[in-house]
Amino acid sequence: MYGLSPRSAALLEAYAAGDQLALAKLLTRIESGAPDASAILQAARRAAAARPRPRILGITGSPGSGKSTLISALIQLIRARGERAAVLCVDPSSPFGGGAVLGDRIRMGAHFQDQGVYIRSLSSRGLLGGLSPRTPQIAALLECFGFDWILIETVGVGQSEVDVAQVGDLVVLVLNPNQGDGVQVVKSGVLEIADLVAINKADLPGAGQLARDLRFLSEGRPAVQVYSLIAASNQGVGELFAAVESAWQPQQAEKRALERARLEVAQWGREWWNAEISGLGVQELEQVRLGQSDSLQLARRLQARLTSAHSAARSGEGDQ
Ligand SMILES: Nc1nc2c(ncn2[C@@H]2O[C@H](COP(=O)(O)OP(=O)(O)OP(=O)(O)O)[C@@H](O)[C@H]2O)c(=O)[nH]1
Ligand SMILES: [Mg+2]
Repeated sequence: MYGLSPRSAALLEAYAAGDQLALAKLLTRIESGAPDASAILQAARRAAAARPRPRILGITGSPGSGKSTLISALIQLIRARGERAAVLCVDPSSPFGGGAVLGDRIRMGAHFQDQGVYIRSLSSRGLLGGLSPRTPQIAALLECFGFDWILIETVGVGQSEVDVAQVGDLVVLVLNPNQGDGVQVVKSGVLEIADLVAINKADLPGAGQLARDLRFLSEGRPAVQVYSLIAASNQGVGELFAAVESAWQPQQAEKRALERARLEVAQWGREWWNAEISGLGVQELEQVRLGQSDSLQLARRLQARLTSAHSAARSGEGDQ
């Protein structure tokens, strides 16, 4: 909606030439609410249109299930083939961005020095202080940079917003043997988002039983592929990686890419809407509470306010 600033244009040039520092700076601009954030994305996408797309793998599972450990092991395999990877960690368990970065630095320590790996952590609250970070936008800028793989880590399950890892080209759900039996897992609905299931911590008792339960319980539905692994010692990760590659379907990747674009549009909308909602005054809310005004009408008035604010901004832009 706003044109590219000269600073962003210069950064984009360096970004297109493969400069990771420029990538980092552009990501920060997008994350921190630069007015030309969407223009940056559009320019990056245009420049990358003819390039091969990276494979985007969502890694999702409960806190502590071993997602970062698994990602670290996958990166070793990716790097051994000479391919490059970006990791995006969305960490809802930590209210502080710094905490998220620290934890992942420990887990993925070996890769922080490697130029073929780029790791970015987002706190789930976002730099803007809103409820959700601009994850779809961040993923899109990583997608256009020229990596071979993008690995997106989120706890995903149970979040109210659809999260971007769940619309990875392919989604790996990480479970643990001590998280309950197969019936509970199936009931919780988490299997719905999974293309592949990794039962990590197979060194703990119950992994074999959980794998058998899941295979048995998913009978009749498209069979879910279940792999047991011990990510902490790299066991079973090669098999999972091979399964990821053979499960890859260009048509599905295409569909999921559209879903990510949908999330991106929704994210902008949610930001505006959240700002309007949190700007509601005591008086307006009191009127609703006391039955003096109609809540739906109030929502419509907010929507109208938003529309006129945005058309004013657009006509202002035309004057520039
Ligand atoms: N026993 C066992 N422990 C493991 C295994 N893989 C990871 N862990 C441990 O599980 C803990 C959590 O691992 P992480 O990789 O940080 O898990 P995560 O899912 O990324 O956690 P969050 O990012 O906090 O949601 C760490 O202490 C790991 O060392 C495994 O295969 N077996
Ligand atoms: Mg982690």
